[in-house]
Amino acid sequence: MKNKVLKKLKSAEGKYVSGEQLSEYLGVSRTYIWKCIKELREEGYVIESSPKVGYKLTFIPDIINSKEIMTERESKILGKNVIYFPQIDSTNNYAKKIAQEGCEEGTVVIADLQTSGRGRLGRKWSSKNKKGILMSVVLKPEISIEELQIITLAASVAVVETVKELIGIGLGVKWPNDIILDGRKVCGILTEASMEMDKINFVVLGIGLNVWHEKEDFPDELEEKATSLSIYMKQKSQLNDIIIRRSRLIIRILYKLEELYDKINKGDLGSITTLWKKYSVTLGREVLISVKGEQHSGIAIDITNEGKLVVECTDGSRKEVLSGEIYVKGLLGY
Ligand code: BTX
Repeated sequence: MKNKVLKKLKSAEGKYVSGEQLSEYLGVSRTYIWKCIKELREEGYVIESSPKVGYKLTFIPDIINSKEIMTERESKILGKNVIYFPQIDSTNNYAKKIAQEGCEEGTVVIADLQTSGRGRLGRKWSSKNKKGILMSVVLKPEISIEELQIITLAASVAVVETVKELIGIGLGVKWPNDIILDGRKVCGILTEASMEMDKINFVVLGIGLNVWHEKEDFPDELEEKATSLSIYMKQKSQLNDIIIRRSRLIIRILYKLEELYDKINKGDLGSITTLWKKYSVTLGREVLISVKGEQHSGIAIDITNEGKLVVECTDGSRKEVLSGEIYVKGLLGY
């Protein structure tokens, strides 16, 4: 009921809605409406009330929850079912567990804090309560194992385009899974797949985006390597001009991801790599790659349709890298 009251107030777009209208519309007493308003205020919503006129919603706090995302979602499948945790070890762990138990495709797991957030190759992903987006999406893509990388690239494009659209900041993508702002990492993507023989059972796509972090919210070792949308906006004195809501970011990321995911399932991987190239801060740059334990330096010249990085090495050879670590000159301290 509280959510219905909230929906009605939101749809009034900053205008008053009378208590009488609300109670008639929802078929409950005005005392009950008052109770819902009180609860919403306790959650951080600012609702003005005026005798005889009613209630007006003037501020929506940056809270994330399942209902908000499910009811306002713009995507069809992704986010139809959202599971929220105030705190969890890792949204990817939980998403893998429910995927194994057969959850619906498009199920999203979100959290305000992770106690054991994971990066690739056993690394950690650091988080601070309510400051970022920590989400995992269960997918069942119709692609081969060799094409798996395309999911990471599509997620990168969805994040970059959403941040541009809602906040106006241009982010860059560093192959294979980092999103860069001002030379630092603002977002990481962890794509994990369950496979059997040569078939993908499911994929869990994890996205960690730093939104409200202050410098001191990151561990010391990340001071020079990590940033958040708000640190950048403060530097540019833009923070007061734009309202950031994590739920809006999530809804739009899911919407854009779904568009790209549809293309992937239709076999159109080329349009994902074309978009990815547009935002790349990897191509054309000097890189250091590690292939089978050996390091090679060269210039990143292209990515293949499945998302492999093509590097022209200084020894004259050309290498295609499917996964692993690369260092790009000028980024993240290299
Ligand atoms: P990665 O292995 O490419 O990056 C991990 C590295 O990034 C760490 O070793 C550290 O140097 C740096 N790092 C750690 N935390 C942060 C941060 N908050 N901001 C910037 N840099 C950081 C990247 O792996 C993939 C991360 C995916 C995270 C999501 S969150 C939701 C889902 N659940 C989960 O456990 N992981 C994913």
